[in-house]
Amino acid sequence: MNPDIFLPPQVAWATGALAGGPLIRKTTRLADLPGIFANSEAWKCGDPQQSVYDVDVLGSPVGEGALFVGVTHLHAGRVGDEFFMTRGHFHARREQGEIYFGLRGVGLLLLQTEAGDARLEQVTAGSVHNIPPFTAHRLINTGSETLSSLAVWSSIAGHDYAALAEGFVLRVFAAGQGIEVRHD
Ligand code: PAN
Ligand code: ZN
Repeated sequence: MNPDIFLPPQVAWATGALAGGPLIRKTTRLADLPGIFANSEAWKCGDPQQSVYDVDVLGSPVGEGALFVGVTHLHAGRVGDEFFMTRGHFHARREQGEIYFGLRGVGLLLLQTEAGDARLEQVTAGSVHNIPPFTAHRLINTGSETLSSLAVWSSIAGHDYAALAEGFVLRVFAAGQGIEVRHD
């Protein structure tokens, strides 16, 4: 191997697995998501230790202009009829946008402005999502396999979960073989 050439980390496009660099994994379990799903009785009946999603982030420098790369693996599942989803957040630095790429599985990216206007983008392998500044975002897995999505965001963006205490204005449920979008 030529010592002048650095071998960067790798993402396996088919699975979203990251390798070849320092990785930090955060697992979010059902127990970590009180008040997130519409049916709190169904949430209480679930296995609190069940992993809803794992986020792997490559260790990288932090600071003005520096970027993070991470993959979210959002597992397939439901609480009642509501599909598994991430907690969702605004960035603490509201002006910071983010890029998501769909890698595997099928789902939706829920986007919501500070004014409460919401829309959904279809996430599939190869989809590219340019999340604008001042926009909250949440992934929803509407399929039967893990939804994996690569994200690139500013290391100074931060996460503001509290601002969404009232929740998003759209929810997505299984209905027969399809899905139903409900407006709160
Ligand atoms: C993503 C999210 C990840 C988990 O890396 O942090 O999908 O979602 P929650 O942070 O809402 O639990 C991202 O958007 N970073 O900014
Ligand atoms: Zn984000």
